[in-house]
Amino acid sequence: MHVGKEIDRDAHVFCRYRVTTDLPMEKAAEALAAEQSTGTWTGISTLEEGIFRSYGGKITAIEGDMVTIAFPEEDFSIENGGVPQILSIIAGNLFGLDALHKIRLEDVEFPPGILKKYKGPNFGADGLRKILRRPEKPLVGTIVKPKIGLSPKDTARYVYEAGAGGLTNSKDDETLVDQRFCPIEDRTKAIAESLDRLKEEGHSMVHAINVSTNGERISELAEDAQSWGASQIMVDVLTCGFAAVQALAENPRIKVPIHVHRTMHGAFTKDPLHGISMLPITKIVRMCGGDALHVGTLGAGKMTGTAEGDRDSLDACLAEDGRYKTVMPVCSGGVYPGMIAPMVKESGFNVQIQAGGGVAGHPGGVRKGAMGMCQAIDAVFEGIDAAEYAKGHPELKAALDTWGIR
Ligand code: CAP
Ligand code: MG
Repeated sequence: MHVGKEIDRDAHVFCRYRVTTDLPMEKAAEALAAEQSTGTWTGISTLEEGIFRSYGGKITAIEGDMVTIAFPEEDFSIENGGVPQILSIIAGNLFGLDALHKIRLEDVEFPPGILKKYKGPNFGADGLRKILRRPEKPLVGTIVKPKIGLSPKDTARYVYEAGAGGLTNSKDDETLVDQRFCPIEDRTKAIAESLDRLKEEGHSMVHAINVSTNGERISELAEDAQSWGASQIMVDVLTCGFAAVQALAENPRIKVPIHVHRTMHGAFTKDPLHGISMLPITKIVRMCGGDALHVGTLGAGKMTGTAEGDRDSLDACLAEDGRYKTVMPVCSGGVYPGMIAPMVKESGFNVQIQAGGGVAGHPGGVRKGAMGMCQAIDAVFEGIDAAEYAKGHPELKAALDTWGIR
């Protein structure tokens, strides 16, 4: 990020915006900086030069359609837990400004004064690996499918079968919380029994229980889920809010890792010229304490996403910043065994690879589906071509025959 010399990097929040407008870019940048800090749409008698100098957003670079604005640290609430207020400045009204056809927040850099107010992940990528006793290979998981409709007993059976087939992780779908056909208490208890049985058989696995619910209940529901035996909790960061992730991570009574889903992100991330890219979302999830976060399949799966965009998010999860634990990046969405090799070539091994349909859709059932996924990961880890590896591994062979090789 190019920074003007006069701006103190340690005392500002730097934001990079991609701007589409008919205005001269400088005018657009001025309107943007003013709207998001001291100004309004017209000159006002109450805006003294001193206020403008201390609190106004400053344009530090304009390069093509990219505008960098530095917001003084004083603009942000001193109170801990200020992500809603941070977002209302760096990603607020600007999206609606009529003078800008489109605008996308591409990146954000926070100064130490703000970063130190956030604790980051309690477990992170390394903590999850330790719990799962899987130091090097990618973690390998599933999303219980059908997305909704299974009873607690059927869900627990699915989880057991997935673990017996070698998976380290499983999770609720984002569409499931506490429906009548699968109450969260019964589901959590039944899954805990499956996980205990797997543990007795020598296999470590966690399942993320989705506690995405109303604000006043979310922390309580997570505590309840933990008391019913949840080994991980899941929260949808964009529907529940970043503050929900932070509240869960900073709740001293919650002692299990937090899996962060990003349902609804396509509303912000899909248009390459408008919205918010996953990079700032990832950075803020990490600050708030998410232990694992969906980052996409590096362009390989069913969801829109580019290899570069997903890579930025993955790198932001894993960057050693000397402050926070790293976040386990989760590659999910249309994953199947035959696409794992090209995906892992892009992602590296420090990821959680997750398949719902790519496990439940295996012709041999969930256990064999899980085995097929594990074998595909073993093949790439050992540097062996999937088709070659499948010769000695019938479950992988059946998966490749069903879905092909990418
Ligand atoms: C994957 C998934 C996840 C997506 C979301 C689904 O299931 O459970 O929600 O991964 O996308 O319902 O689509 P499948 P992302 O494996 O059956 O596709 O991870 O990109 O946020
Ligand atoms: Mg899902």
